[in-house]
Amino acid sequence: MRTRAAVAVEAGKPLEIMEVNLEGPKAGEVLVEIKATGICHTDEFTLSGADPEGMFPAILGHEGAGVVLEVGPGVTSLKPGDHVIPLYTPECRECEYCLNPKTNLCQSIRSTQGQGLMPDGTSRFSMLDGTPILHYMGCSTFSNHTVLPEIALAKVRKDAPFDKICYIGCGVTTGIGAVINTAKAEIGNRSIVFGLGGIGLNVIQGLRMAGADQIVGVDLNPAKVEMAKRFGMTDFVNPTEVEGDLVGHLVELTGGGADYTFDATGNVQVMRTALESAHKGWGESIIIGVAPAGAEISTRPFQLVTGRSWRGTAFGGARGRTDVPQIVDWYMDGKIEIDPMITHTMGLDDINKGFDLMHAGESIRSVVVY
Ligand code: NAD
Ligand code: AHE
Ligand code: ZN
Repeated sequence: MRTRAAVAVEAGKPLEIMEVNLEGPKAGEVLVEIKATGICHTDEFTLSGADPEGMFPAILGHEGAGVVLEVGPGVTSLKPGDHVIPLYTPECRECEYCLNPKTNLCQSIRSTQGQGLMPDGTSRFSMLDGTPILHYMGCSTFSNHTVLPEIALAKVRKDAPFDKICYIGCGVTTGIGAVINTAKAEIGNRSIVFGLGGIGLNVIQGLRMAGADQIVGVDLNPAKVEMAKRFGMTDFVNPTEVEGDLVGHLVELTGGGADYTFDATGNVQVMRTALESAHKGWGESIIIGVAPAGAEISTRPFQLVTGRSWRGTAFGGARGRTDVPQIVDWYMDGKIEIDPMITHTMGLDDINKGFDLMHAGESIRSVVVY
């Protein structure tokens, strides 16, 4: 079939909207009509050329929601008409990783996914002249239609609005999951969230659900303060307004350091500040942000010797086929909020405006509605 997609033709260039060819689903695969997709900072990271796994031409996008149109041979858990959220972290329920309760990082298709290919080592997308186009994070939600493995789709209820629940495909689940699944934050915790964007606000939302006593937000952009307060931030720190040592300031503000700190910036200097502002003896710092190729984290080992832990999380530690339908229920039951964070919506033709708004710090989440 033919479909319309925003193609990342080259690193650092705007996406090009074009008709592309899409082959139908093979064994174990599913054809999905994407109804809406968010634009996550990770899409920008890859488009910028900073992603070691970034390859072009590719169809980016990994925060979508849509409807199953067709299933390939052997698919048993989905049928045409089902509503689904694509999963960049699949859940095969069979691999060594899925069978280990300590991780959500299903590895059954990770190597081909990282090469922009379907599990059989080929792409379903091509340009009209036949040039192959790569998949991205196994999702490629910047295409109106896409093909995914069955294990990379969460089946969700049909009354949930696509233009909101697409955000559960990455930002909402990552932020809330980092608190609940990764930190396992206790009632009464004091925490610091670095970066008050589409992920950091959901960390704040997760901390409020977990009963935090203090939620400090740190951002260079004061325009993020109002929304962060709405979601539960109790204190705001703009590093440019702190005289002297930022770590010292944060440690004092949290009464000795935070129980949990979260990096949602992708900046390795910020990651160090986050680790060092965690409480001596027990503070845990969780890296969510994705750093550019070649970037490395550092600190004095003494920081770890004296009881701080450095950890990381992908997709908030969530097992997508199991957890995502539940998070959709939380949204539909009013337990979590999504709508205010979706500050802009646009059609596919205007997708580059979504990236411009992100660069300008004017949006929280832009959502493309097909
Ligand atoms: P975003 O652009 O919406 O938000 C980033 C925020 O960080 C902005 O508000 C910005 O002003 C702030 N910021 C930037 N530099 C800063 C600094 N030095 N100090 C303080 N604040 C600073 O991005 P997002 O969509 O929220 O994504 C955040 C990060 O999380 C990105 O690196 C993204 O790639 C990553 N991410 C990781 C996962 C995962 O599974 N680990 C999932 C989604 C996104
Ligand atoms: N390809 C990058 C790493 C990108 C990355 O860390 N991705 C996160 C999800 S970000 C979603 O917005 C993730 O899931 N990582 C685990 C994995 O297996 O990719 C690089 O540095 O090579
Ligand atoms: Zn993302």
